[in-house]
Amino acid sequence: MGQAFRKLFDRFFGPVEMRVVMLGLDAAGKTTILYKLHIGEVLSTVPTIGFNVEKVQYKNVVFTVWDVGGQEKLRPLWRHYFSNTDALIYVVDSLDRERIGKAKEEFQAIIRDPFMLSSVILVFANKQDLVS
Ligand SMILES: Nc1nc2c(ncn2[C@@H]2O[C@H](COP(=O)(O)OP(=O)(O)O)[C@@H](O)[C@H]2O)c(=O)[nH]1
Ligand SMILES: [Mg+2]
Repeated sequence: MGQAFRKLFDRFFGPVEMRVVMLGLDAAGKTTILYKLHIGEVLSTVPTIGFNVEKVQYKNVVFTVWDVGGQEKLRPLWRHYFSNTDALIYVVDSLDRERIGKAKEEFQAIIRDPFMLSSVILVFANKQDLVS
């Protein structure tokens, strides 16, 4: 029954694309996580606007990754990437106590964006191996 349903579902909807954005301050560990997932080649793009975006596609899931913080002027461009976002992974460097306030501020700015309203959110406290 399950199998038959799945076949029917696939026939009608095909592989539904899922869009995941991974964000965090620089050096939080986003690029490292992306590589550790071993899900495919990381494509880096540095458009003229100075917005460094990494992109990986694994089956029907598209991951886009970029640094936030200190780029207020670039914020309006987020929208372009946030539309149709299914999930947000927000990476925090657990050791970076100095910038934890900044990390929070940026996180709040992101989730306030109307395009993020229906997105699932995961906050990932990274570098736990260094926390004593
Ligand atoms: N100890 C430790 N170092 C990490 C971890 N994740 C990332 N790093 C290091 O943190 C630095 C910044 O990582 P990177 O992936 O470039 O951060 P990004 O700017 O968010 O993409 C690098 O030197 C990584 O090797 C972790 O879980 N533990
Ligand atoms: Mg990076």
